[in-house]
Amino acid sequence: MLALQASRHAQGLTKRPAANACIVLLTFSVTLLFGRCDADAATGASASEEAPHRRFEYKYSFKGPHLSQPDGSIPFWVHTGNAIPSADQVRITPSLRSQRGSVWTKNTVGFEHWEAEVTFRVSGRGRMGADGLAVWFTASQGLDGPVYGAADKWNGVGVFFDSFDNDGKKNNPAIIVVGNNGNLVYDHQNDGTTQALGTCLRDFRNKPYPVRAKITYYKKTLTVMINNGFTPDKDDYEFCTKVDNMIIPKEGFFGISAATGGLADDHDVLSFLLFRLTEPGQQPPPPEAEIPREEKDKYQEEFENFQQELDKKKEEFQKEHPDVQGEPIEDLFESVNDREIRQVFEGQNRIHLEIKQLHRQLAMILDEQRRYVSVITDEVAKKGTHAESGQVGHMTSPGSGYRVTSSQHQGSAVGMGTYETVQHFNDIKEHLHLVKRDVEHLVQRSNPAEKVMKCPELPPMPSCLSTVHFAVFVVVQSVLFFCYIMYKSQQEAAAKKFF
Ligand SMILES: [Ca+2]
Ligand SMILES: [Ca+2]
Repeated sequence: MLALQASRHAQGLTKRPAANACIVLLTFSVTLLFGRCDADAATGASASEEAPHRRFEYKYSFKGPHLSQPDGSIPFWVHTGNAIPSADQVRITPSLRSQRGSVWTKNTVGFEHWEAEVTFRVSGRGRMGADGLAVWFTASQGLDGPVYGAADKWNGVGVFFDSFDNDGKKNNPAIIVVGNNGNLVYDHQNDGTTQALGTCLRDFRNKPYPVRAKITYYKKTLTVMINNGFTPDKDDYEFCTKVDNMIIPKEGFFGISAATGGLADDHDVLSFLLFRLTEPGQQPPPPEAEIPREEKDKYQEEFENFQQELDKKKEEFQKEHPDVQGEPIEDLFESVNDREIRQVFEGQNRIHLEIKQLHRQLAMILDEQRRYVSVITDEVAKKGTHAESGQVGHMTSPGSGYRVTSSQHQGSAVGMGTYETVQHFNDIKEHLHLVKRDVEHLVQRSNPAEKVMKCPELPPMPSCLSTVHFAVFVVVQSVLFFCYIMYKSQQEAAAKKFF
């Protein structure tokens, strides 16, 4: 507690020369009492006010899916030690022994109020892991050191996700907030408990979803909120700890570091998003105003150099390839997007052509079908007139008419535009020809004038078998059959007696 008091006091004196009444009180009062007095004032003030304006600051952030560049660097960030940036995350340390890694913003941040959202995973096979992950806001980049892979004696604040229980009090994994004015040496043996400004117990290892930490610095109050990674809900934050009257450097670097020891975890950071907070009623400064003049000139110069180089290269290329001089050079190359769009367009064009062709074929087949149908109906009509002149023809014509209609139905059912339909109609045509011939034949054979209602004559009965003969034969056969049945049943009855 003494160390904490000392640290606070030191911060207050170094960072705020015009110390306010509360800080003067600090030297005389107990830390707890002081904390309470200030906390009450802060909560009372913030409760009555509306939420601050929030603006995303891409120059101090990173996230997937294009987190790293092809050369392995992170735009606007530096990475050191064993950190491995990839497209969708930064592995601050792999799960190997004694690893240290960190990422830091390239430029300092000078926002009065801010909010940082860190999404990370700490995962390892063991029941315990080590050492942990730290989120920093410090006056200088702590590129390497013993405090979770970053430098000790930092000037600023560190939020530590301490996995390993060094003091054996069974109070890890835990989250602690430690402030430093640049003189304090971190108390690793006690898991920093002697220096903690705020702490909460949270198991952040091996969670189904990434763990999220929201660190807000607003009106000198540092709040840590945790999303424990049990749900995919991004806004499911729980309060962890709050430090009032937190004094941090006016300008500083944001950083994330991690380290492993004898035990090792993968420490993966999926995103770091920084937001600038502006008090309600105040206008946030325009983004352009934030770029320093010299930086702007530098970028402008760089751009001009690049443009000149490009022009030079263009000229060189045209000298080397005089045959393509007339064409614009840009058209010779095709970006991945252009190619994809072109391929999609070509594919659709092909499909369109195929459909068109199919449509044409279908129309042709339909035409053909229509022609066949008309031919058949003509035939039927013709045959009808033929049949009307004769009675036998009159009997057959409804049958053939039915056939035509049924075949029409079949034709449409089989499916339009198939070759089989055409074949089918050919068959029907042939068949109808046969029917027609039969009808004509019948018409020729019959004499329509005389045999109007007469039935065809029965063929004469054969003279060898008369009705009487047949009756006698049937009676004799029946008698013989009955005799046989009787004889058979008697024999079976006799056979049964032996058993
Ligand atoms: Ca520890
Ligand atoms: Ca501990």
